[in-house]
Amino acid sequence: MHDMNHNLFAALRAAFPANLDSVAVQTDNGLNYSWRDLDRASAMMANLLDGLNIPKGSRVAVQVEKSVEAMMLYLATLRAGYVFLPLNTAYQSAEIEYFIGNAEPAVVVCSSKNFGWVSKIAFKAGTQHVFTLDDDRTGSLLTRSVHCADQHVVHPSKSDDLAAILYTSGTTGRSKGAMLSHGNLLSNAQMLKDYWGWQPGDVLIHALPIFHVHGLFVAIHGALLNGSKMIWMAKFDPQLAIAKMLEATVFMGVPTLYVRMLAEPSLTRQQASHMRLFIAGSAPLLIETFKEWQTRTGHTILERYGMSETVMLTSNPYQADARYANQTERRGGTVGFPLPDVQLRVQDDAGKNLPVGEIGGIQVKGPNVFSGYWRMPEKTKEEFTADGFFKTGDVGKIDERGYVSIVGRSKDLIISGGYNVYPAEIEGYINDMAGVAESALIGVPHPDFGEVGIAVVIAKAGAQLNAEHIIAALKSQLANFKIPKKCFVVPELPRNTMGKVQKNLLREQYKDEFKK
Ligand code: MLC
Ligand code: AMP
Repeated sequence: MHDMNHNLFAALRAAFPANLDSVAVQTDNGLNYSWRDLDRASAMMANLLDGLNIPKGSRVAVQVEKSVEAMMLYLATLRAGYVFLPLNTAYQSAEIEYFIGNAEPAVVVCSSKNFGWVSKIAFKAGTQHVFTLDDDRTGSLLTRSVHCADQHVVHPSKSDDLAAILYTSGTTGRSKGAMLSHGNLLSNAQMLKDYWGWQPGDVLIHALPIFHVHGLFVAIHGALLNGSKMIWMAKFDPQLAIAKMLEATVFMGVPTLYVRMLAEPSLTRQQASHMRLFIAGSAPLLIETFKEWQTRTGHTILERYGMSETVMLTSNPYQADARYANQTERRGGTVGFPLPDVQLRVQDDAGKNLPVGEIGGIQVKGPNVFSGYWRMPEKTKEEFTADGFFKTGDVGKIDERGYVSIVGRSKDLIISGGYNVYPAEIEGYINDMAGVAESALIGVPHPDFGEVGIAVVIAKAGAQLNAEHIIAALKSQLANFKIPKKCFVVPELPRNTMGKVQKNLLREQYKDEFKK
């Protein structure tokens, strides 16, 4: 008897349609990729990786612009049994240096424009192979893969073999690499295929970046596991996304994408009439956006909740399946029900389970939950309870009907346009600047990004600080989305009796800075 291969790629490949010449991905620059193209190109790249003679489980770190070839590289990494490590294209050298130093990838793939500085960091950290990949189908990864065979036997993976590492920052300290296995990703993808009623003929508009859970896993696995075509947008463009709704059935986005589409007059009921399902997540969807979308398009957005460590956890219902027939309402302001194989509970700080309606820390368990943080056993231990639940750091409640809502976060985190910004990291950079005594980064409401960071800084005695200079200095060091949208130099910060800065007071004080 053969052992089953739990490699995620094997499951995705098995779902390809019988006609491999049909279109799998249609791009916004007019290219069509067939299912055969995905299979052959990922085989060639997998053979290239195999030919490097690096041990299975080696990390392949990738910081490239969004392209179909970048997705093929992800598939190749899975199928050959290596570990994919995607990196936000906005990261600058200090950020990349940390990730590469921590993950010790055997292979780094970067844009050719960044080859100089990225390869220097990589070689210094002991990486042997640095390739380039650009979004115009060029780069050494492709020129090398062309010489490789286009057939490749999928590496036999166990369910708990690592498939990907996603870096996610902590409230304190450095970023942690969440280790996700083939089993974590596949079980979640299969669950969502069922729960969201993926069906023959579905077409997904893929408008998100592919270095995070939402665009890389939820969207790509969703489409591939259903053998569904993707309409691929290298960069989100609200007008184009709306135009493409006539050819598509499923859309996934962070709330900012919905806000931007609502600002377009072309968004109408008629235009959205071919669509089956709009899904939102990664950040709170405002009830106004939820309602306005209903009025404008006649569709009720399905909001779901997840994170890097767990992939998807909860979802509002999609009622295609009779098993979920008693749960049909998509309730705005909630993230729906725990997915069928996810256990979710709310606990207080003392570790007591809280009853319906009471607010506390959200904890989860399930086949989708990661095994731990890369090379950080102590951190991992801190984030799990004795009985094996992962502490999400999100604060919420469960209502009498079972709907989960998120009311806040115990982790000091700002989610801006679906990207996470960790105040401690930004404050660290500001505090290191000459003349700075202390700083506080707070999140305030923003009409486009939902929430953005504002820096409030105090100077050392006798020092003169200039807010614009602080912003400019941060820009030269950090990814652009982490840069505070405003900076205020003030004489003092509000403190409690313990001397701790009261960020809630600052948030209140600056809450109207971006009011429409
Ligand atoms: C861009 N900018 C942002 C920003 N994105 N500022 C704050 N927050 C953001 N998210 C700033 C840039 O710094 C730049 O400023 C200016 O906006 C223009 O940059 P851009 O790159 O041209 O922006 P744009 O293309 O408009 O990007 C906006 C966006 C993008 C909403 C399309 O942020 C995006 O794709 N977000 C999705 C993130 C995502 O996929 N999250 C999923 C995480 S997974 P300047 O000053 O330099 O000009 C997860 C788990 C789960 O959370 O549950 O899904
Ligand atoms: P990340 O580290 O990027 O995976 O971000 C995960 C975090 O995003 C979660 O812990 C939540 O705080 C937040 N998040 C994801 N989906 C939602 C949602 N639908 N509503 C509110 N917050 C969300």
